[in-house]
Amino acid sequence: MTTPLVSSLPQWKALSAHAENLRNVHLRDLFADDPDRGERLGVEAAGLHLDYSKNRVTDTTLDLLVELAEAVGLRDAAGRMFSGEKINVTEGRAVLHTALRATAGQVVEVDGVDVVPGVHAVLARLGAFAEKIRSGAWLGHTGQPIRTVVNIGIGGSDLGPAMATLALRPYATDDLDVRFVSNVDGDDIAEKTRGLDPATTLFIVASKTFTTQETMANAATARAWLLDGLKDQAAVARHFVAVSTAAAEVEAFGIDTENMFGFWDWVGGRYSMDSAVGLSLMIAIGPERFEELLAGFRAMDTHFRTAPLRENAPVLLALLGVWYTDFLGAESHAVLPYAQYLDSFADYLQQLDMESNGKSVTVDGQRVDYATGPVVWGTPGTNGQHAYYQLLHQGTRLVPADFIGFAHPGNEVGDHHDLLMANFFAQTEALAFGKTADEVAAEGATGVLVAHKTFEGNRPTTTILGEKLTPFALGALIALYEHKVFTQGIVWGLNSFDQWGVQLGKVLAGRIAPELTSPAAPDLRHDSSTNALIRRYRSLRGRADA
Ligand code: G6Q
Repeated sequence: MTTPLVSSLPQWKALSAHAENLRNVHLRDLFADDPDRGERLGVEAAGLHLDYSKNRVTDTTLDLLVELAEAVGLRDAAGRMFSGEKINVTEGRAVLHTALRATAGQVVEVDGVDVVPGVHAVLARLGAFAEKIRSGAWLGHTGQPIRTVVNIGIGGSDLGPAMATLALRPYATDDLDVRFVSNVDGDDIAEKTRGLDPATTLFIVASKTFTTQETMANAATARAWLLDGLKDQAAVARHFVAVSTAAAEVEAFGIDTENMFGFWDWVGGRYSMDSAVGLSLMIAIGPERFEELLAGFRAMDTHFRTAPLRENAPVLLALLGVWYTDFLGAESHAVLPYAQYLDSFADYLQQLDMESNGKSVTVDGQRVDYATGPVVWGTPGTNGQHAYYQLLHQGTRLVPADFIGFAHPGNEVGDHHDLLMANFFAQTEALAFGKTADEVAAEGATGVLVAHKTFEGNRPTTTILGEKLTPFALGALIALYEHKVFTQGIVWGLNSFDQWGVQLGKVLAGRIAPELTSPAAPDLRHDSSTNALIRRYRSLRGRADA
C-alpha cells in the first residue's frame, strides 16, 4: 500500500488556502499588530537562540504547519531513526548518526546489537592516536614528528571535517597544519603538498568504501609523492592512516590496519563528521574539544526529541522552509553566517540538505507533485552585502535566509566584532521592514529616484544567535540543520539518506575515462554533443583520432 502524497492531506490544503490570505500581508503589519512578536516568536535550543519572528507567518500559519508535521507522523519517524530502524529503505540501512554522540551506557540497537560500545571504542582509539600526533610521540619514517596532516577524502569524507577544522581554528593547536584534498583535479593535491616535507607529513585517507575514484587517485598520488621523497616502501605505514569500513582495500594500499579507524554502514557520508571521519579535526582540536563538539550535537538531539513541535528549533526551521518552498514559491534558501570561521558552512549544508532532499519521488516511489529541497547557498557576511544582497533586498525573487551570528568573536580585534554584528542586525531589519516610498520622498528623493530607492521589505529571515562559536555551539548548529533536513524529508515523504542521483555521472565518467586516453580513436557512442566534445578534447591534448 502506498502512502498518500502529503499534498493530498487536508492540512496541506488548509495551508494552501491560508497562503492565499497571507500572500499580501506585510511583516510591518504583523509587527505593528503584535508588539511582543519579536520576543514571543523565539526559542532556545542547546545554547542557541532562534528568532523566527521576521518570517511571514502568523500563529495560525505555525499551528497549521505543526498540524501538518503531526499528520505525517514526524514524532514516530524521529523515534524510528533514533531507535535504529532501517529507515533508509533503498539501501536497507539504519540511520544512526545520533548514536555517534550517545553517552556510554546508552543503548542503541541495530539488529539486536548495541552499537554504543563500538562507537566509544573507536572514539578511544581515535583519541589516543590524535594525542600521539599532537604530542609528537608519533614519529615519521625518519624519526621526526608530524607537522602537517593532509586529509584525503571527498563529499561526506571531506566537507564536514574541512568545515569544522576551519570553524574551530581558535581551538586548534598551532603546532600542526591540517589540510584537505578532495578534488580529483591534480591542481588540488599539487597545491596542498607544495612546500611540504614528506618526512613530517601524515596523510589520512578517509573513504568509507575505499573505492571512490577521486580519493583513490589522490591517495595514490600522495603515496608516490611520499615515496619519491623518502625512497622506502616501509615509510607508507608511518605516513598513511585510513578512515574506512573496508579493511582488505586499506591493507592492499599498504596501510597497517592497526592504523585504520572504522565506522559503520548506518553512518551516511554526509552525517559522518562526528565519526572517525572527524579524525583530522580531532587531531587539530584534540579529543577533549572533540567531546565538547559531540556534547553540542547531543544537546540538540535531546532538544529535537523532547521539545514540543511548536517550540522545537529544527522543526520550526524545517516547517518555515516547507512554507516558503511549497506555499510561497521560494526556490532557494540562503545561509549567511556572520562569522568568518564559518566560511565553509554553506558548502557543508549544501551537501547535507541538497543530497538528502534533492529528490522527486517519495519513499515508496511515487512522483511528487510539490517542490522538495531548495537550492541552498550562502557566504559569510559582510562580504555578501557588497555582492548579491542587492537581489535579496530589491530583486523579484523570494529568498528566505538564515542569519547566524555570535555575541563573542573568535578573535577580539578592536571594534570589528561590534561593526560586524551591527551589520548582522541591520540586514534582517532592512529586509523585513524595507523603506516605503513616503519615507524615501521625505528624505528628499524626487521623480524616478523614489522608485529606485524604495525597499518593499517583507523579505523573511530567521536569526540564529549564539554566545560564541565553540565546539559545543558548532555541534549544536550542525545537529540543528541535520534534524531540520530530517523533518523536511519526513514532510515531503522522501528518503533523505540515499543519493542515487550521484550514480549516473559516476558510471558515465568510468566509461568516458578510457575514451579520453586510448591511443587509438575510440568508438564513441554518446550523443552528438558529447562525442564532439570528447573529440575536441582529444585533439587539444594531442590525441588526434588518426
Ligand atoms: C554522502 C555521500 C558521499 C560520500 C562520498 C565519499 O552522503 O555518500 O558524499 O561521502 O562519495 O565516499 P567514500 O567515503 O566511500 O569515499
